[in-house]
Amino acid sequence: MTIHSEYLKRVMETVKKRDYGEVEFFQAVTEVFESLEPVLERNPDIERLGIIERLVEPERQIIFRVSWVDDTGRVRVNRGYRVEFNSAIGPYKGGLRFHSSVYLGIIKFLGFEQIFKNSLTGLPIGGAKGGSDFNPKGKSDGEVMRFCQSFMTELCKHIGADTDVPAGDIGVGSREIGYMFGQYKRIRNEFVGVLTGKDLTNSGSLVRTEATGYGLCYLTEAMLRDAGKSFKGSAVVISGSGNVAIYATEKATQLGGKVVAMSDSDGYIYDPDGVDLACIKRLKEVERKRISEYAETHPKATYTEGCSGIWSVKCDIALPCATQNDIDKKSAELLIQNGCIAVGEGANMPSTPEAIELFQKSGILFAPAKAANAGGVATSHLEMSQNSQRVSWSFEKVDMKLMQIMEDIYANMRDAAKEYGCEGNFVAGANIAGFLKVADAMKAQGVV
Ligand code: NDP
Ligand code: 2IT
Repeated sequence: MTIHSEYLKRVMETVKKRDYGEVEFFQAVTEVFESLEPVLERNPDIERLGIIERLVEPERQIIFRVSWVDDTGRVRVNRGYRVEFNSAIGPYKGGLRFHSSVYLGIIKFLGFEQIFKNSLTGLPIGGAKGGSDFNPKGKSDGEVMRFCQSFMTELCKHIGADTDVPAGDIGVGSREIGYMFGQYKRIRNEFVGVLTGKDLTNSGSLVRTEATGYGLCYLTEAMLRDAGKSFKGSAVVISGSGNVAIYATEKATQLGGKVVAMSDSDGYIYDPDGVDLACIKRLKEVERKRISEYAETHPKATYTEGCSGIWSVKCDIALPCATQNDIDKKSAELLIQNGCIAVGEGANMPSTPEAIELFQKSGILFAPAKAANAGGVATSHLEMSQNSQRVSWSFEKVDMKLMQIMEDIYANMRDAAKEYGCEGNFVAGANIAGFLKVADAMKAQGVV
């Protein structure tokens, strides 16, 4: 796909010049621009008001030093980020990623996508993302705590329950959120919902842990249902074995699917009997071990080095839940050849543009990340609501709300695609539906 609009081409050139080298950010912006062409044709106001120029320029970008002391007494230095992208429809909201690959271009692609994702949920939340190039793998609990405290000592100057509410992402789970929440409370002397994804003892919400994976399956099931299909009786391949992958596996299994393969960044396991999720949970959530150990206790399972091979496993439904650009053109070809009928993106931007093009050409049902993984942030908003009211809702209540939100997201992206002449193209539908609400709010707020 290429961009035809002269206006969008000009903005893209500015982005490439101003944000030199941020390749993941360009990828995310290009995909949105490709979807917006029919919207611009119908709304000439968008160009006059500079809506697109404003959308691609974050409202605020904070970059800071994070110094901490390791277990040997040595001082370590990492870089911290918070990119507050857009607050047109609500306080900034989005996760924090701790991974050695983190640099500004990754945080910006994630923050940019978050604007549209959050809008799609129908809830009043703006878009942001943050994180650090700190690598939690192999660090002791004390090291992780000292890093989190140092990170929050700076971050707390910029966030707040009505201003900017971070949550988890890769490398940031309830342990890290807990340490950051404790430090925020100590410095600001406020027990408020400034972070989501807190554990239950810290006023977290039931279902937040499960929300992204469950939401992914609810939306994928809605998409399958519309095509007369379902998870029932299908073979499912899920990349990753972190928070999103684990709870996607749980829900896909509850819905009648059989998850036959999962991975981590070293390799993947294939278990023809369906993966033993209790074992994966123990290895990954409790012991923080590698997935290779699964095969040692499951004789029918095989372990293969290298994570991209997972897409050669035959399946009906593929749920990439690890990281960006996980499914490239070659992996997409393998999935199509092997008869895959649906792809639901649990991770952010897990399919390359070439892979998406192939999926769409081959008629595979394709649910893009902005819609498919929005259940996490939607449930974060439910956590914020409970924190503000000082109440906690039951598991069933939160789960029902999550399910309804995912059904609504599916219907909105499907209907927006149809309205703008690209029926069945859920990438365009999600981008358009997410964009329109933010653009309307920006218009109403004047030039800010
Ligand atoms: P976790 O840190 O819990 O798990 C990440 C998983 O992905 C691990 O299995 C990890 O393997 C694997 N992984 C990470 N980086 C790579 C890599 N470069 N190559 C191969 N595998 C990799 O993170 P989450 O489950 O929370 O996040 C997974 C994805 O879902 C991310 O794209 C995130 O942005 C997205 N997401 C998360 C939400 C949430 O609520 N947590 C909400 C919406 C989207 P290893 O342990 O070996 O590193
Ligand atoms: O990518 C995402 O939507 C997240 N990591 C969750 C964000 C949130 O604020 O819950």
